[in-house]
Amino acid sequence: MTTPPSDFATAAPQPAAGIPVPAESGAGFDDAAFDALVAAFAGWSGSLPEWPPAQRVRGAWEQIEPRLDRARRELSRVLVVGVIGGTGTGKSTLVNALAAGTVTAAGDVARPTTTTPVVVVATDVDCSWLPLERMQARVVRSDSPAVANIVLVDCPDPDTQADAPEPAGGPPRPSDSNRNRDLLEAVVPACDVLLVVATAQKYRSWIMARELAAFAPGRPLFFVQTHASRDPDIRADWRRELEAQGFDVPRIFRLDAVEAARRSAAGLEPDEGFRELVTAIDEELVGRAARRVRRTGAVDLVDWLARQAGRELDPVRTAVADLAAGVGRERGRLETLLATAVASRLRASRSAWQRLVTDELVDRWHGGPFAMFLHVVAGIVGFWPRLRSAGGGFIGRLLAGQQPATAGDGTWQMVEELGLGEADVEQSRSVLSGLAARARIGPPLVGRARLDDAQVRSTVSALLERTAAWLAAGIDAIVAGRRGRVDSPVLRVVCEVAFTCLLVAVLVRAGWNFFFGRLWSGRPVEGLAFLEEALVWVILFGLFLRWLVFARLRMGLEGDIQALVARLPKARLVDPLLADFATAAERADRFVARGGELAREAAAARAGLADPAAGLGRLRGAAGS
Ligand SMILES: Nc1nc2c(ncn2[C@@H]2O[C@H](COP(=O)(O)OP(=O)(O)O)[C@@H](O)[C@H]2O)c(=O)[nH]1
Ligand SMILES: [Mg+2]
Repeated sequence: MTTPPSDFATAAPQPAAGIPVPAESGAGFDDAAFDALVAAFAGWSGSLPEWPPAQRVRGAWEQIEPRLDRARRELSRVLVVGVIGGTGTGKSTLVNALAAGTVTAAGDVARPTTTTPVVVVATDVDCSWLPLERMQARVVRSDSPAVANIVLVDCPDPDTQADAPEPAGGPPRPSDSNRNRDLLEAVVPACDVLLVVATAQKYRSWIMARELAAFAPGRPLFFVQTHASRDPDIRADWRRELEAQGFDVPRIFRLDAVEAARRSAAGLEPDEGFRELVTAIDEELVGRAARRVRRTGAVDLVDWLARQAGRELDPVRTAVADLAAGVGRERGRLETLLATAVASRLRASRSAWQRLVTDELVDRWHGGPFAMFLHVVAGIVGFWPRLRSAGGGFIGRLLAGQQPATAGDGTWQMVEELGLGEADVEQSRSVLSGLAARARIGPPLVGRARLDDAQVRSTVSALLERTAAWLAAGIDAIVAGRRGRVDSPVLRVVCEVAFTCLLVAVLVRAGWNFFFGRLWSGRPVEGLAFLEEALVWVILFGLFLRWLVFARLRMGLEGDIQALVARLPKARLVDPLLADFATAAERADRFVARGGELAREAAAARAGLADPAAGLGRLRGAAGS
């Protein structure tokens, strides 16, 4: 799209208006990529319908979607050029001059004249595709070469319609004055390009600034100062004004439409300003250029949407990040409560631990006097029900190898043992509710701070299930590790040897007594008393050995518990309590991030377009505004 205008004019005979123009070759613009970008915007804008900022983005998307769709379908038809400007700036006069005849009523300076939009179409052009009914427009045919390949629309004045009949029974209401604006809003959507007319008196009018801001997105612009024979040249100042409003203004035309009409009627050559405008229309809006203009418009429109979305999302960007950070913080707080409670419960259940580790150890320890001793002790302890009780409760049951109750009727009481009370959870949730509100996130994206009964049931059950599964696995791992340390053959041999030594010592002592004391020295046999004493020693020594073994089991248990609890955050146990906030923060964050990505893509697509033709202005892209 770098074809300079002069080349363009000689490149091919101008196609008749309304006849499809052959596709541009080597345009350097990737239509498929642009369509994909448009589809991505469509998907993205509707991806978080529960979030008000995203809803507004969706609203903006719905505004531009029909235009994008039309631009795609009607890439080749002639361009519709809407002439807009303040009342009395000379729109109708300019349209008449371009149409080389009186096609629309021009009025006096002050009052709006054009109430019905006039659409000027070349005689041979089919204009059935124009939404004339919606535009409430009148079609006028013209043979003027200036409008041979475009459709020109004399748009309604935006100002108050002063000569509208006074409404019966009262002073004018504000809504009366809106009729023209409504009319304008019905007409401009059909326009691809806007020709903005201003005079030295009206170029600073805020009404025009407002109309322009509303209609300019996606519509390339011509700027024209009229009344050239009467007024000073305001172009430099007007350009500054427009640039301040965010427009690129490569060129402003300056002409006198009355003079142009006069010269045309007299068969004279048009003067310079008017000729320049006619040439620019021909070179920049017709044929291949029309395609380019329409494409530029579509890309600008998408870029406009991206910036519009940025405007919606910028104010909540930090709030969304704060919410995500807040979820992390509150999750950490609840996890600390849970970890503290779990650790102290685990520590308090020392005997349960020990039994868990030793029961199986003892079962597997066979073939030796000490093994026999251990079995006997285990048998005796087994008869003692109080020692077998694991103390009940959630963790007690887990340590006893039982499945704690998790499903069904979850209540806050069930998690109190885990250090999480209703008040703690509610505190976290109300902190997050506040952060969410600042990010404009509310129901149904997130629930209330206080969970209702059904929510308590489901979240508490989920929490208990997760905790039970995680703790059971953790306890199993600890037990396996502990057992591995004690279950070594060396330790067994040492214990068996030590125990056997004592037994042997007792037997040797008994033998000594009997053979040396009785037979040799003739002392009386010590008898049962000695055996009782020996048994006590054996038992005590056995218990001492057992204690040593179990102490070795216990040694490092504290460290194991600490390590287990330190891994608690990774298990994401408390997530169900704050899941709605976490999900909402993540979705909003993703929406914002994706919007940024798409905005960059849109800006790149815009940058990838060659500059619009020399005379056409446009609303500036993201970089400039
Ligand atoms: N001298 C001069 N008068 C103009 C020019 N354009 C419009 N007028 C006059 O300004 C008045 C309002 O013009 P009109 O076309 O009705 O303005 P509109 O309300 O924008 O359509 C008419 O009296 C025109 O004759 C111009 O370029 N030069
Ligand atoms: Mg008019």
